[in-house]
Amino acid sequence: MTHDYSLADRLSAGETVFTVWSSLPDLGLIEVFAQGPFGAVTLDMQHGAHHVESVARGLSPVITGGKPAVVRIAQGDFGMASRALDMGADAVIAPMINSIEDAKAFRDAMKYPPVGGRSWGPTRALKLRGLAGGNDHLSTANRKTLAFAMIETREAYAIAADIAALDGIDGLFVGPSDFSIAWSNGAAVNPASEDMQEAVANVARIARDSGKHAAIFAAAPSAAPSYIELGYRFIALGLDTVMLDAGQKAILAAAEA
Ligand code: 3PY
Ligand code: MG
Repeated sequence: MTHDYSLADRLSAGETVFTVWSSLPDLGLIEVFAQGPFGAVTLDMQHGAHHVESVARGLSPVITGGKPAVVRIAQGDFGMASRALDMGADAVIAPMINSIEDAKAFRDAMKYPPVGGRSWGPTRALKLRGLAGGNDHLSTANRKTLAFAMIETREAYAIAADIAALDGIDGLFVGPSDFSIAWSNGAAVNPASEDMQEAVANVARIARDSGKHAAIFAAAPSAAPSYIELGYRFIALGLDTVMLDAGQKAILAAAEA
């Protein structure tokens, strides 16, 4: 089955894409997301319980369901970034990109030469998408698959423009929880912290000034409109566990009303 969609094209066209955030490595749950209302599905290997096998299996229903499939790798696990692409991911989010060296290592894992050093082997990605391999893929993959570098520390913020300027880094992705811990020097985790909102606004501007995508995790869905106002277009909107909890409480409350 061939799918005529690309997260890269949608974001480049200025569309806002909301991704659901999967932390529970359960195929049945991922199938619900693949058929659900969100524009994309992200499988989280950093703080979520996803592992190589759950990603390999979980990407399939998302891709065949016609949605962009995204993987957040664990910190520094750039080998997994390449593997996620080979398994079919449209985009990879790398946490804690705190130096240019981190950003280059991530870029090298994500992009074929001459931009990076990705090794050839997208067998499953091509099979899931029903695509021909060879030069067709080689000539489009670097553009169609997106590398999001997470900005979530003061060090990263200080060099955000340099990270965004790197060929092969396609977007900056703000992690407001970690960023708030850094911003408060460890005093508090508060993704809505007023103190850092100017910095959050600046990251979107820095990304867009470099022609790159601005992305963020919206810990509270109600924050999404203001993030969109700032220029963010790829927005993560909540965890599976939070949604299940809200859903079970709402259903029981309705039954007991
Ligand atoms: C953060 O807010 O720190 C994140 O990494 C969001 O997942
Ligand atoms: Mg984080």
